[in-house]
Amino acid sequence: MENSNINSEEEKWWGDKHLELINGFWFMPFFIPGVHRVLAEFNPRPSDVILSSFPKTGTTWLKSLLYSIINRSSLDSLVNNNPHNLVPYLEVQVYGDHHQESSESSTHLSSEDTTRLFSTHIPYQLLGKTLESSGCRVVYVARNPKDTLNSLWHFVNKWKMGEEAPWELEDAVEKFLRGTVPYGPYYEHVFGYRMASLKNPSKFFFITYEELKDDTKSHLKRLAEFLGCPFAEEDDKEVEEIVKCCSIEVLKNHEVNKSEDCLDWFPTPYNSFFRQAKVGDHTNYFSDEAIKRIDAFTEEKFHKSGFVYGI
Ligand code: PAP
Repeated sequence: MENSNINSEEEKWWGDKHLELINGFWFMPFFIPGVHRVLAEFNPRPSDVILSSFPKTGTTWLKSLLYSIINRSSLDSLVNNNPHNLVPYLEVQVYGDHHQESSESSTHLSSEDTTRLFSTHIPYQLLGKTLESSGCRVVYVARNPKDTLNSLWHFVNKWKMGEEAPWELEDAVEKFLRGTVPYGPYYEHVFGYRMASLKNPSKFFFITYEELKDDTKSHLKRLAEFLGCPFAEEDDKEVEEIVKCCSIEVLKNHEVNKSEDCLDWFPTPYNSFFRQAKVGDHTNYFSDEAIKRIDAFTEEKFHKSGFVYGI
């Protein structure tokens, strides 16, 4: 297991919120006890599937897709449950303070199902050894940095945490490039899982939001193969049905996902997980100067290391 000792450092994030550093990554204090418990206690089974991601890169979508691939014929579950309640976050719903004593967390952990499906935003640099040592399968979804930040900025401004002033976009760009956003730095987060997938492709599946948008059906089939439950040729209708049921157009219209109620583990409404879901939506909000700055940073961080992505 990783050493989860803190080299404790704090930094202001936005409004009255601050972030704390654990081994090079920034966390909201609220999540830190859960992160430590995951690092100390989580023992994945070889049959487990872990969806990992940086926040706002397509987690909700992948949760619905992976849940549907693994559970087949359970598409009704998506009508009645927000995907975040079908695939729990390890550091929040399973090991977090909020559910520590609840039967829900122990149910998730003791489930006798052959495949347990969890999600996490914990970076590979902290969780990698745990994942590698167990032989479990990991799916990582990445999204281009500008749309990721755009989505994060909109999402944060929907939080219901009092009357504070909005998070200004200029500050959001600044903090994103500095790495001081939850689970940041973004670039190192993506890079860690990408390297793991290059080294160990049979256990780490790396996909981008843009690829998935471009051809959801083909990638859904690839995901099913990776998970060891491929679709047969005659299952084509079922594949198409899953793609449709997991599309934002369908998901966002279910009562449970239209709700203004907040999750029971975080003060954000259910409907805040479904917004535009467009590739390139940042161009509607970001100045040319902000785009140039982020692109130059992406060039430095990704392209110069051989990962031509994100511009
Ligand atoms: P999380 O990390 O808080 O769980 P996450 O689901 O990763 O958030 O990201 C939310 C983004 O995925 C939103 O993008 P946007 O702000 O640019 O619109 C959201 O709209 C998008 N999204 C949610 N559900 C789907 C879906 N079914 N298909 C495609 N994109 C989706």
